[in-house]
Amino acid sequence: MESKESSLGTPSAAASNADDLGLTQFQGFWIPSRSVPTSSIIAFQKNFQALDDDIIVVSKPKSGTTWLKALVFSIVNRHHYTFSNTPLNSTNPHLLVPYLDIHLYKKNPNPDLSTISSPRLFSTHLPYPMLADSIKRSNCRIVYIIRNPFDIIVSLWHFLRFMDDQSVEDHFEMFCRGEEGYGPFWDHALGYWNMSLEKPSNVLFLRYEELKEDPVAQTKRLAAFLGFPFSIEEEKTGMVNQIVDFCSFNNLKDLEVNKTGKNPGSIIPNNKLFFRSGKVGDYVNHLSPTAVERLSNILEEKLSGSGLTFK
Ligand code: PAP
Repeated sequence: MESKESSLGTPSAAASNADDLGLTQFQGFWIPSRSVPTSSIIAFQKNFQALDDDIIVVSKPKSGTTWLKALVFSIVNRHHYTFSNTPLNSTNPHLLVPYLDIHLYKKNPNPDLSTISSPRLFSTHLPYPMLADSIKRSNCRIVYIIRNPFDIIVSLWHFLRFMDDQSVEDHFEMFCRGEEGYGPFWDHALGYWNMSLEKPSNVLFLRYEELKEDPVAQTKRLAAFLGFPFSIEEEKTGMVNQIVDFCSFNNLKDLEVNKTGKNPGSIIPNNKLFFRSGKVGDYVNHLSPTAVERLSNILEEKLSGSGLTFK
C-alpha cells in the first residue's frame, strides 16, 4: 500500500467510531467487546485465584504475543518434550497459553483451573489496573511484551481486515485518540512499565524489537526471570538456540496448524492471520513521516517523565 502523506499528518474528524468497531469503554480502557464481553472480565476479576508460581503473558494485541507464548511454553516445558513431540507442532500457541478473559472466563464464569499442572500458563491483553486483585497480591510472574506502536497500528490494521472495512487512516486516527482495543496504548504500557520498575522480580518488560535483535540473549533473560534458567550444560549443547529457532517466525508459520488451522471457538477465521511478516519497521510502508511525527509527539507527551521511550 502507498503511504498516505496528506491525510495522516493532521487530526481529522473521525470517519469511523468506536461503537461501529465494537469498542466499549470499561474501567477506563477501550475493550473489544466482540471478543471479550465485559461480563467475562468481571468474572475473571472476581473469581480468578492466582498461585505464586503462575506465569501470565501480557501484551497489547499485535505486540508479539504468539511468539512470546511459544517461547514461554518451550522454556517451561523443555524437560517434558522434545522438539519433535512438543504440542507446539500441532497446536497454535494461543491454545497452549490460554487467555483468561477471552477464553477461560468467557466460557465459564468460574472455571475449574485446579487440574492444570504447575506452573500454570495464562495470558491476557487486559491493562494492569484491570487484573484480578489476586494476581497483584500473589508472587506470580507477569511477562509483558511491547512493540513500537507504529508497527502495532499497521499489524492490527492488517489483522482486522477480516472483519472491519476501516482505512489505515481512520485506524491511525483512532489509535491517536486512544480508541483501540485495550487502549489507550500509553496507559496500557505505563501500567506494566511502572510495575516492572516497582516489582522487577514479578513483572518483566520485554520488547519485540530487542527479541528480534538478539533472541538468544532475550530468551536467556526470559528463562531466568521465569525461574527456569538455562544451565551451562544446556547453553553448551545449544538448547537456547534450538528454542529460538523453533519459535522463530519462519518455523512457526510453516507448521501445518498455523498455516491451515483454526482455533476452535475463536472469532479469528484462521491461524495464518497470526503470522503476517514478522518484521520491525514495516510501518514505513503504510504511515507517512508526518503521521509518525504526530504520534511521536503524542507519545512524548503521554509518556513524559516515565522513562519509557520508543526508538
Ligand atoms: P495477537 O495479539 O493477535 O496474538 P501478536 O502475536 O501479538 O498478535 O502479534 C502478531 C504479530 O507478531 C504479527 O506481526 P506483523 O503483522 O507485523 O507481521 C506477526 O507476524 C508477528 N509474529 C508472529 N509470530 C512471530 C514470531 N515467531 N517471530 C516474530 N514475529 C512474529
